[in-house]
Amino acid sequence: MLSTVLRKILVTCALPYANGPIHIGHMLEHIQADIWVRYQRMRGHEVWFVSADDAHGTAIMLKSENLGISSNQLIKNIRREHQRDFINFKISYDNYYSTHSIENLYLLRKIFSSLNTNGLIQKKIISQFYDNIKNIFLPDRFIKGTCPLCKSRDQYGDNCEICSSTYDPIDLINPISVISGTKPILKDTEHLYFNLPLLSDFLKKWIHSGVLENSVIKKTKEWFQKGLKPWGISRDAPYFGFKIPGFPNKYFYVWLDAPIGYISAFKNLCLKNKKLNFNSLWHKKSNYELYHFIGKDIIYFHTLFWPAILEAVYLRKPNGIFVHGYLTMNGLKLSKSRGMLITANDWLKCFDSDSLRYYYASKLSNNINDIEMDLEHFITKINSDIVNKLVNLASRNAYFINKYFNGYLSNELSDDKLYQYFINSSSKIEDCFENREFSTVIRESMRLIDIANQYINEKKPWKIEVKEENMNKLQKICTMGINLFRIVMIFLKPILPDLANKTELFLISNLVWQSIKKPLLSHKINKFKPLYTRISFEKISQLMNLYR
Ligand code: NOT
Ligand code: ZN
Repeated sequence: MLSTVLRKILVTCALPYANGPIHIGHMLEHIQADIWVRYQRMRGHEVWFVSADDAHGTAIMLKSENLGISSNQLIKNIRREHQRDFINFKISYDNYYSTHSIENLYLLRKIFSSLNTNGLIQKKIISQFYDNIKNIFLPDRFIKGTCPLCKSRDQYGDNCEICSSTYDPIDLINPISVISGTKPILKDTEHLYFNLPLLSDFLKKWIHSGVLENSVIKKTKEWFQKGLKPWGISRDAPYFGFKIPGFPNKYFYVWLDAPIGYISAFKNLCLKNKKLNFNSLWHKKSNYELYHFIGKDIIYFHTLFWPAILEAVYLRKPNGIFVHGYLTMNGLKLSKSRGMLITANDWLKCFDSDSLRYYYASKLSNNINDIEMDLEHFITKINSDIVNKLVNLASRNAYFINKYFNGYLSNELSDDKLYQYFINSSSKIEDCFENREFSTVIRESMRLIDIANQYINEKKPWKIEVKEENMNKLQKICTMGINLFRIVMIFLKPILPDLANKTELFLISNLVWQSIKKPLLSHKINKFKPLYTRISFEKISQLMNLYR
């Protein structure tokens, strides 16, 4: 049903912070979203795909100070690197923007003033940790101490990574400023709050409206049970961000302008693409679907604050929040703030981008389970699936077509029933793509490739004696093999854009979803050139050496 009704869709990824490189943990999300986007585009839907750098906050300000450059220069440099990495991994963004933009400032002010007019902003004086050496109020992430609950040392100001409890920094035992290494003092300061509890009836309804998976609903409910609290949306100077009008020396908190970055990235895209209409997308009655891909660490922001703000200012809400788990390596969580992180750029010094896309796809489902990166398993999987099974099917059949038939496929398949069986499997593959069950797409594709290779093993084209009366049969069998390869490559095209590209050059035919039913017959293909090269295990130490 979905395939006949053309949809209009906007897809976003969480905005990476502009304070460091993109690593393969970030890439998990961008690849997951890109596969979904490419699939939807292949089905003919209108899909817009945007993200941006999250360019504000204390961390960025401090980092640029350390580097001796302006924050503006830092975020410019980093954005260039981020864009390069996404292009190299074939993430097909229509726009990769920045929250430090005119559009974002304009929208932020508009949304803030509307919240204010609707009576949703309150002022409150609070006591906060202050670094007396650096003259700066300390964000939770810049305070460390002993967990008040389990007494683990070296924990952040807002939550304990050992017992995963959350608390107020004031409750930490022996708090220390990460910036100066000294004991912070408590100091009063006035702040703005968004009155989240006023929207709790709306939120309760919204989280049960089919936009969230059950595991995500469960998490969100826990927060409800603890009771929703007003959300602080201002920060004291010095800060790198947007100033709050009429509130001297205060800035908007980065987490308020970050999600607005989703809207402003689209607004900026509308400038470049006149066909697009900004209002028709964000309007309450919009006929566009909106999906946010995020990691499970930021569920809170996307299932509570974000929909509440959208509702409060009469904008449309997302149709789905697609949450993934963390990337782990040797069982360790590769978090944004700690751990050994392989950068996207370093990855490409040793491996290609399709291989990572394929490996992630083989492990991704629509749940929030963590994804384990095991480099040995990775290499085994790529060599076995892509080289030994997939590409081998093409190469062994192309050999005969090139050698005896001048590159021409026969005008008939050797087994129409088997071909039909492959066509029939497309509806399952379609459902899996739609539901982000990519691991099943891979499993099903490999099952089909095994069947195809088995078929060729039984027909043994290499044993057919090369003489006049056999040639028709030989050509038909190899045409069959090439066509089964082609179907599976159509299925895998959203996952393997580079291999799909090479395959299209080899087949002299585009891999188009709607053409699955029509086999390539009496058609000339190119001379076969190796489509993918086996990965050697030595690459692991080559990669690891970059981190010694
Ligand atoms: N920079 C943030 C992070 O955790 C993500 C911001 C996503 C945008 O890396 N936001 N919302 N809502
Ligand atoms: Zn603890």
